[in-house]
Amino acid sequence: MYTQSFSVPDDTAGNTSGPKGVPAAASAAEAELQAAFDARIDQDGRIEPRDWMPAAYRKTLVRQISQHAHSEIVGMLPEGNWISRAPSLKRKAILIAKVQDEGGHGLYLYSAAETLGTSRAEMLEGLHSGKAKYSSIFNYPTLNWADMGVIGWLVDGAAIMNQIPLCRCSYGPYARAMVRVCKEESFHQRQGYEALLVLMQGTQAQREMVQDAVNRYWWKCLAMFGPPDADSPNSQQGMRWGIKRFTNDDLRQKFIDATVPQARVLGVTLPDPELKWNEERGHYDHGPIDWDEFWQVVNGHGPMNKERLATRVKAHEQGAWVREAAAAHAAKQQQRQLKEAA
Ligand code: BYC
Repeated sequence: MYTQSFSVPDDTAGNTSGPKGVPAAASAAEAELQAAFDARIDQDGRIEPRDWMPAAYRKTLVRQISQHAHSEIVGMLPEGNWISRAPSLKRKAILIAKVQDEGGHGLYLYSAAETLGTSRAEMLEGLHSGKAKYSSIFNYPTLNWADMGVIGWLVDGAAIMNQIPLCRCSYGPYARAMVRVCKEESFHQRQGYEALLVLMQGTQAQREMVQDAVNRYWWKCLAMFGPPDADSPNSQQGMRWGIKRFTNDDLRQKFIDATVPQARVLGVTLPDPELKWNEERGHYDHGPIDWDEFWQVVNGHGPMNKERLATRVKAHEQGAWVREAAAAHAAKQQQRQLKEAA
């Protein structure tokens, strides 16, 4: 059900060369362009929308950026559900701001992908038809208020770990979008941690609620970084192109190393009996991740896949009148400006 299938041509001559293949140079002129592109990547330079780029580079970026944008948009759903149930006016205001931020992140990212020649409508069609991927983490239910804190602390924490290196991505518009996204994600992470600190200072029942949320989310957050390096078909080429700066396993390890001390301060136990400091490696060792479950979820069979997509499609359909009104207003303004200029 879930495969990325965007109608981005493979190259101008119509040759098929996926991101996993090495694009064949069609002509001497193209070979020269390819050499200039490679040199810029080797010098850690930026590629901008009007620059020549290999078709496979373009395709990989559209795949990754749209996946990222969809994650932000679908990520609004589990949180949006809790706005009416947040325990105080302060928590509601924070959650509303956070959900708005996620919507904004999705829009910056769709705009970045549009600079590669794929329209937002095409990307949304990929999402709504179930063809496009979005982060596995949003296909799990949010059962109690502590889940909102844990999403901030661990889900946004994992997202930041993955996204800070994307600020140095070789594609300029993606890198620039990520600078602002990361600033906002950092606020999201802190507010989640602070909400959990408050709960941990509350009643026994509140502390148990936090531990329960951590137990349910920990392993799912580790899977957010993607499959192990040996099973990650896109990593090697993504790193060669300076899109990804670290492998999935490296980022996962960084996240674990950063999170263990935070869990200690919070007073929760991370649900992994094999989690222990390895002096020799200078990292925490951890237990095995359930990759079968991960692929089940990525392939559309997680506990909330159907509901998330249905809610998203419904929201899109119910928002049609807003888009039509905005387009009509913009057309009216344009006509007025033309009249005034005449
Ligand atoms: N979920 O070769 P690989 C957030 C797919 S949330 C679903 O390693 P790549 C937020 C992958 O797309 C964070 N699918 O791929 C927080 C590929 O499939 P296709 C969102 C996954 O691209 C709170 C296949 O598995 N952030 O921001 O080199 C509230 C093989 O993987 C997942 C991003 O998305 C997954 N967890 O690396 C609201 C960051 N992992 O495309 C919002 C941008 C892997 O070949 N994305 N797959 O059919 C990335 O950095 C990279 O795309 C990944 C995967 C690290 C996710």
